[in-house]
Amino acid sequence: MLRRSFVAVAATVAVLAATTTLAQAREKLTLYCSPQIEWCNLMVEAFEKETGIKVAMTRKSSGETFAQIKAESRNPKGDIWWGGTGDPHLQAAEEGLTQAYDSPMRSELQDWAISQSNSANGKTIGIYAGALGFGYNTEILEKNNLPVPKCWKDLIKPVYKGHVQMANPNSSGTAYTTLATIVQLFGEEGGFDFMKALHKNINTYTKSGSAPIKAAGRGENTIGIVFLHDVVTQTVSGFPIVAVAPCEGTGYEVGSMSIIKGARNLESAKKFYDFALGKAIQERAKEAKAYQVMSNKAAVPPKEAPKLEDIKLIDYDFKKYGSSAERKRLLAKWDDEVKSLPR
Ligand code: S7P
Repeated sequence: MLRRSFVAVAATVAVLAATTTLAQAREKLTLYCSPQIEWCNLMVEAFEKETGIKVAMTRKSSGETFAQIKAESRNPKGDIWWGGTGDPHLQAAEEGLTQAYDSPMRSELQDWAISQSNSANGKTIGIYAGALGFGYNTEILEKNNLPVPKCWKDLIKPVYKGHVQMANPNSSGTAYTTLATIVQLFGEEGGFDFMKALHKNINTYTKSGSAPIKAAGRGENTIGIVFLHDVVTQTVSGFPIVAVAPCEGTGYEVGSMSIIKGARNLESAKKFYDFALGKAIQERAKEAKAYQVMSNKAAVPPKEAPKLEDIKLIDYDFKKYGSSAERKRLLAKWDDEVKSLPR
């Protein structure tokens, strides 16, 4: 009798242990992250602490992450893609690589975040916004007797030859936003003429969007075409870097988040999605020196964040420039007509 009860208790313990292990095994998340690594790390730590869900995170630029999700689409490995410029998230939605989610957090968001979601039938959502521009190293500029650039058109002046850096728009969302912004500002022909003239002044096309201003911070580059919040990160870190909102006006991004179609850990992905849209975690971005404007209406922007209302913003056509056909066309044209030119 005693032996039978012992066996029963042992069996119950074994079942409980197995159930716990199973539950723990289920509670995980594979996160593809496109903003700066410091911010990605902060999100992982905070989410693991709040939920106990184990996160495996990979950081890649926006265009690279899009390409990875596409390459993995028959056998998806990622659950959620957090951050990165909105255009490739829209392209992913259109190509059926991501799935819709009706988060209970939607009512807390800014109109631009919801509008991003609506244009992709709920398959993506806005998490932050930021304006494009450039930044320069004051010491290198002075040392080379260079004038202070104020406008996009200044950057194509021969005096800046070898002094300008931007990322490759194929890998970088920042650089694709630059290409799309220039085409919207100066027209298709004028925009490509600008990109060709700019090419002559470019010292390197980097893989990551923020790399040009980090290089300027280190004294290895003069002018970086980047998002203005990435310029602020260098300035607050103590480097002699100044931000410029170009005189002609400029484009902007709606940094986005999407759940990957076929996500193996869908419930964890939804939990992360809701968590990432909350006021508390969005206000913590500044701890990672991320100075975008956040999408939760109640999130107080850091005082260092560039004020979008003070910048001359174009009416960026996200629908067009986030469409699969247009993004592919512009990138192929840039490869053929700009990147291949001698410098
Ligand atoms: O976190 C800064 C930031 O500029 O990085 C994202 C960007 O997509 C990553 O860089 P890539 O240009 O290399 O893709 C932006 O969304 C974000 O504002």
